[in-house]
Amino acid sequence: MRALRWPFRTSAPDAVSFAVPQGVRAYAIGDVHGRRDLLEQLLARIDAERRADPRREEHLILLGDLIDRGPESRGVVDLLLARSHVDPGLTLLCGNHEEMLLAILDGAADQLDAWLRFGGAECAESYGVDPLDLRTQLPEAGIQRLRAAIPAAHLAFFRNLRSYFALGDYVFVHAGVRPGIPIERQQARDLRWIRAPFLRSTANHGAMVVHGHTISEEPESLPNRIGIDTGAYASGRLTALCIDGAERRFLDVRG
Ligand SMILES: [Mn+2]
Repeated sequence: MRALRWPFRTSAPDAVSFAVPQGVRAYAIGDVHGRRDLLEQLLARIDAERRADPRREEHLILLGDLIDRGPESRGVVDLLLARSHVDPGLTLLCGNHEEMLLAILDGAADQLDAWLRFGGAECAESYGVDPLDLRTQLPEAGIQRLRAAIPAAHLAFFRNLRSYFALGDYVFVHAGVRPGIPIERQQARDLRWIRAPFLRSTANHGAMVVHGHTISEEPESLPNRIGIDTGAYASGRLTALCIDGAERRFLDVRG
C-alpha cells in the first residue's frame, strides 16, 4: 500500500478542487470499533470548533464499523443514539461489522463463529453476553441470547444505518466503491467490504470518495479517495476529516 500514498499529510487547510458549498462544513469520522473513549474526545474537539466558529450548515458523518473489536460497542451506540436526537446533521453509515451483526440477529447462524473471531466477542461482552457461552451453545441458542441482550432501540439504530452519503463533490462510504458504477447503483456489499479493486483504482469516481475500513498508519489523501481508518481500536488514534467549503484538513485524538 505504501507506494499508493499521496505525499501530502499536513493537517493545515489545503485548497482543493473538490468542495462542499461555501458555509457548509462536514466532519467525517473513521472506524470507531468500540472506542467510546476516543469518540468522546474527538466529538468534544469537533463541538468546540463548531461553537467557536459556526457554519450555516453542519454535518457529522460516521463511516461505520462503530462496533466490535474495542471494549465499548454498546457505549458507542448509546452515545450516538443520544446524539441523533439533538444533532440533525448526523449521518451514520453501516460498516461490514454492523452488517454481520444484523445478519446474525436475522438468523445467519453460520456467521456467528466468524463474527466472534473478528471482534464480535468484545461486542457481545459489552451487551453483557459471555462470548464463551456463545461458543459452547448451539449457534441458534447463541443468537437467541444476543437478541435478548440487545435493546430494541439499538436494533432499530443498526437497521437505520445508511449505505452512503453524498455532499457537494464528496461521497462518504464505509469501504469504497466499485469503479465504473454510479453511486446510486453500487451494491451494499461493495460499499461495505470492497478493498483492492477500489484501493488500487486510479479512476475518477465522479466524486471524491471518503472511506474507512482499510487501516493505514496515517490518513491517506489520494487524487480520487481519502481513507481515514487509522485503526483506533489498536492504535488508539481516531481520525476525522473536516471539509469546510473548498478547504479540508485532518484532525485526530490519541488515547
Ligand atoms: Mn470495515
